[in-house]
Amino acid sequence: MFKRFVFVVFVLVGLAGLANADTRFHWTFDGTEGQEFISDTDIVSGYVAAKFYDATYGENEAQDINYAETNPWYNAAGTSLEYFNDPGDNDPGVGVRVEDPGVNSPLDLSDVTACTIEAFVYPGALRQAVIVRKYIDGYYYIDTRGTGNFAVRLAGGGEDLGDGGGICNDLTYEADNWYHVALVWDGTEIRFYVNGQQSQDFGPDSGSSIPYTGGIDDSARALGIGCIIRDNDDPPSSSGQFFFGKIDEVRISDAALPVSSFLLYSKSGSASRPSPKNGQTNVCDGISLCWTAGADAA
Ligand SMILES: [Ca+2]
Ligand SMILES: [Ca+2]
Ligand SMILES: [Ca+2]
Repeated sequence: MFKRFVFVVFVLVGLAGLANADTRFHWTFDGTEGQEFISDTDIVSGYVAAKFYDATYGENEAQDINYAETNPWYNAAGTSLEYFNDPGDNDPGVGVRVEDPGVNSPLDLSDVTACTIEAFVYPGALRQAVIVRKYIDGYYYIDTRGTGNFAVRLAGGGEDLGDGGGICNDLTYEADNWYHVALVWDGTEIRFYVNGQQSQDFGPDSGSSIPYTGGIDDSARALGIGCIIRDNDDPPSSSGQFFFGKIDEVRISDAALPVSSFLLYSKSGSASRPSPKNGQTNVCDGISLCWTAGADAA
């Protein structure tokens, strides 16, 4: 009996270790709610994501980025970033930048043969804005469009989805809601997930995946989180497509993660975010119960 107990504990620890091995960058954006955000160091590789103001944003009109409420699924004790940009105009604004360290650096993802890019987002408006983006000449990004669609792009090895080639048509977003988004590339196909659900109307062929073998080429520009950055200057001399709302837990893995390993599920094995909410009163007859399943629960 005692031996069996020890064995079970060992297996659980082993699985947790495997789940983390694929992570290349993970910015948690955990701080003190309500305080001003300055920078965040990713917990795996030590890359610093730092706030900057658009070059054309006047000092006196500059809004800011603060630590805000955490997302509903992952690390209830943490915080997200809230971007106080103009809801009616996505440029100029305030954004977050990770410097490009050089040619074919780990941040370029030019060495990967598969990857997963994920984040929690709370768009405050329907508009063109970046969630995470790095580009020229290689591309990887997830962004939001004014039509309520999420979109992705990869470019490298002579292949390029283009700005119009990676649109998710079926799993759309509305303002003032939290979403988990994930781009998964397994070396031959790209898939896109919203809240763990795989898009079935994705890309120009309206399928469940987009064929893609190209890889991701080196790019010389900084990575933008909540913005597009068109150089590697500090602060950038050209930036735009600023996000309005909240972004949390940006994680890049150098493997095609199964859905069960998304941050949406990995914090605990139990279910989360039930609807109606736990303890909610005045629930109508006939309402259906739904929840986000944990990694160990269907
Ligand atoms: Ca967080
Ligand atoms: Ca580079
Ligand atoms: Ca600008």
